[in-house]
Amino acid sequence: MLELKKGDDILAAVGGINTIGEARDLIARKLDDENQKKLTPIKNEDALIKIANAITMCTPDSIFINSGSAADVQWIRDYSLGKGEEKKLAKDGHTIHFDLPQDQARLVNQTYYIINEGEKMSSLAKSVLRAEAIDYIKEFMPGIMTGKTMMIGFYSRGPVGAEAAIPAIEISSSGYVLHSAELLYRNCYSDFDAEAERVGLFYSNVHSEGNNTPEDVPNARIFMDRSWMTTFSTFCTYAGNTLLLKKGNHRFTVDYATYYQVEKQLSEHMFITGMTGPDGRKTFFAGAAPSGCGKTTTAMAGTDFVGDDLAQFWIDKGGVLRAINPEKGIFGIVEDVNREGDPYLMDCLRGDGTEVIWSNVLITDDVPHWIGNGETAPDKGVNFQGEWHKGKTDEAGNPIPMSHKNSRCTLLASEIENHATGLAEDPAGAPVKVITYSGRDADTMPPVWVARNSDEGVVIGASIVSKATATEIGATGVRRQPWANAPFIPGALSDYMRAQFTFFNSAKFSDKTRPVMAGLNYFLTHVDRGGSGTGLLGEKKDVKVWLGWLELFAHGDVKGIETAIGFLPEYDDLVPLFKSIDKEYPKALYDMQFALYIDKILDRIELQKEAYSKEEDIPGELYEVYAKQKVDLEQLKEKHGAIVTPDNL
Ligand code: SPV
Ligand code: MN
Repeated sequence: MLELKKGDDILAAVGGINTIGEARDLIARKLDDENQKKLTPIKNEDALIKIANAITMCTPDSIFINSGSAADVQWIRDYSLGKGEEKKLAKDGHTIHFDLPQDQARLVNQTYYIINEGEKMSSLAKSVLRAEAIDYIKEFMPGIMTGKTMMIGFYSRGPVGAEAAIPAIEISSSGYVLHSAELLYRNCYSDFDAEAERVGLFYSNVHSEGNNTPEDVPNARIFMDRSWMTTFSTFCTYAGNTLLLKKGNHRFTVDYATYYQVEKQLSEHMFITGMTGPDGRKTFFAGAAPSGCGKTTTAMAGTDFVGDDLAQFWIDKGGVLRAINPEKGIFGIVEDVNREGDPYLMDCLRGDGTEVIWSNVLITDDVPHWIGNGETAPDKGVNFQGEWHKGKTDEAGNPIPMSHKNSRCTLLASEIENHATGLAEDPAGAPVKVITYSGRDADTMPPVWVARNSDEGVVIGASIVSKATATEIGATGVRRQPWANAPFIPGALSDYMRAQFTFFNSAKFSDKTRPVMAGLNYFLTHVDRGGSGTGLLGEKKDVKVWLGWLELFAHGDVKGIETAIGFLPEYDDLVPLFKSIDKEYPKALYDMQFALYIDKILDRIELQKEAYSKEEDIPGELYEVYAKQKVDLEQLKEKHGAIVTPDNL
């Protein structure tokens, strides 16, 4: 359940401004003439009240309205450089930004949903009651921008006018945050009022890094007020914690889809990309994967790349699934980005003419370096923890890597060679035919399988897992990652799941338009599939084969082998696809990849059933799909044993 505008609007409660008259007075007193003039196109009264409250709360020395003009964006770049948040690198348009060593990724334990008494929340998220959040904000946010400039920008999450696009305000004292916003989101200064009116809501985001010292980081908070669609972020700079246009507002959009747009919209942690099939036809895919599991690489493997992180869906009048990317840029992990796997991205990173904000990589002689780039690594430089040399260790004696695992590059998506910019900017969205769900699974599920119906498809999403890291190993060594979206689902998982079943079973789809739903897994290892060694059974570039087969399947050009878990590809249909990426595909490899390891799949079903049984009100469809799979798998095992090769299916 979610009730909008319930409880105190914290920004108003702390800022003290409640009427448009008070807001206008404050704006007239605090903004200089030029910035007042720039604010005049914004007439939305709620927006002006939000802005006025942010000003009275944060008390900046000055206020900069970002109209999105070339001059304003240049002002932001210069401000960030002047403040030392970014430094110029050797290549024109390249800068480096370092986050504090304590602030290199999403601060999961300091991230909270602000809720009202009695609201049911995701069991996988932290929440804080409104009254406690107000106490924190009253203690830490008043005066947080003293001595600084407050920058205010107006953005659209999606092409302006698109059915699922939602406008948002970003307020921050960080030049890096506003500079990133300009690369990642569509500035909609001129359209903000019309969009807020059309959609009936907008999001607000207030951030300040404060003094930005390591001592401040324990006080950092990332608060999302679900009821007022407003975020608060303090004492940090990492974009996933501060540029809350991204994951902060994604969370609100998940809420909005789940509680206010049932059967109408979905908001997912998915890439969007197109593949070119026979006779030049284009088929569009949207796919979920947990953070750091190759989502960006998969997206860029398509011929018509649209987005690498977020997707918002609706069903058009013709019953076609449509998707937009709420972003226009990439905040991508650079580790293991190299010529072999990511040629187009490398062209942007190592070529000329692309504006890039680097974060937390190694800088030597004003050139960025990162782990897995396929180049010769320098012996020393400066990275996220300061001076660095080969072999440097931390206080505990652990080696400090050359670049942080989560170091990133920020750039416009349109800079990528295969980006379908026209389509990405089209408010009509991309027509999506195939939905994929992938995790990081060493031993259980095959590289690709297709659900036989929408219920099975939703269950594939509900059952994503990723291999646990050293610090997160559970009993079975895997971590559940429902829809790869769980970190961004505020409400009860059961509500989100029900919205998924309703959406994908919608009668608005026809048999022809209902999307194909599939699982993908690139992470099977030899040792887990009857071979030896911990190496992967495939390569990064095989993704083109799995997507290529799904492209053919979606058009009925190939049939699958029907099994208890869904359709699997025929060997003969994969061979030509491997040929097209210049690879042989031995039948023995196919058997290793596509044999059903029945006990492992049964264990996985048990793990999921048990975890979901701890949640209230999980839709019965989930258990029905698991129960049927279980019966069918047990029968198969009786007949053919515990490991069933495709020839026996
Ligand atoms: C992710 O971690 O899924 C990201 C980066 O896309 S962040 O903005 O930190 O969420
Ligand atoms: Mn992400």
